[in-house]
Amino acid sequence: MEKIKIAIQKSGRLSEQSQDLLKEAGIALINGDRRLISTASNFPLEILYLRDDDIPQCVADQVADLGIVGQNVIMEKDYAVDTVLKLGFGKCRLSLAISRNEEYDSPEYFNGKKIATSYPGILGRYLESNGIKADIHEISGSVEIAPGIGLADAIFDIVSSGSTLVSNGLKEVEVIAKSEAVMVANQNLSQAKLDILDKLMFRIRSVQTARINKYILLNAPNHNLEEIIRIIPGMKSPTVMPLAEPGWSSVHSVLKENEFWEIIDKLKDLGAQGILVIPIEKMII
Ligand code: PRT
Ligand code: ZN
Repeated sequence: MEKIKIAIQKSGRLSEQSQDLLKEAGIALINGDRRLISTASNFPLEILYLRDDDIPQCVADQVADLGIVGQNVIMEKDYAVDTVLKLGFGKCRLSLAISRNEEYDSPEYFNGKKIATSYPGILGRYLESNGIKADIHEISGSVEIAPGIGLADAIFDIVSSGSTLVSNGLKEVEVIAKSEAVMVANQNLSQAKLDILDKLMFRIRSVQTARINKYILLNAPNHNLEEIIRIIPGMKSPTVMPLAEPGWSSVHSVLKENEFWEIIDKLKDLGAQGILVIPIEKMII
């Protein structure tokens, strides 16, 4: 039977979440020792473990059919792959940063400056589209130390919390791009592989939907039932069951996690009691 091959990062910032995502999508691996390849026991899938930089080219060449990689890697070079799903983890931004003692008012600042980066493609396009002439100095790691040792005036690098910049005496002055992990696919997959990809995407979407939704149960006084139902409308409409105690009902519904804190006070004001919020494992809508 046809199998689909997915390349994920062997070790690094995306590897654990990439594996967790597949696991939560119900994919069990036979040999999970992560040497180079593992096979799923219950889904037509093989996993290749690679360096993140090698993933897009492998997918373009169909060494792998799919890959999980940061958008920053895809943006840097023009790979012939399709982005099929955003995955919501590995979020970061690509920013220009300069010494915190320097004054900064606009991107014009970078005219005539030397900028160290591992992303010359993205930076070059940004500078060109803004009519800025700067000298790009490509280095492959520890970009943030370049200004301190006199190698460059500025850097263009990945930032997430910003603490690396702070500890190197730098400040972020322009955000050029945002990135998160995405699933990419080869552009010439066979129909059989496209069918497997559809199944895989359906599973991943169910996991993603479940992550942002919570199951809520509460006891509501019947005189405020309508109002409470209006606040937590659920997927179709909430389940309402009478409690053994007269005048009270149990209400079950689904809500977005980020809405919960906004409506909790309203629910309490309406006399809701015994509120339980429970994670959902899979959600199909
Ligand atoms: O070995 P391999 O080549 O596979 O891994 P790698 O070392 O090239 O990549 P890795 O594991 O560091 O990152 C993989 C992917 O994670 C990147 O391509 C991004 O898509 C994403 N990602 C998310 C990040 C960060 N956040 C991040 N903070 N990648 C790198 N960083 C680094 C950044 O380069 C800087 O040095 O973290 C530092 C900044 O972090 P803060 O939190 O101090 O701002
Ligand atoms: Zn890498």
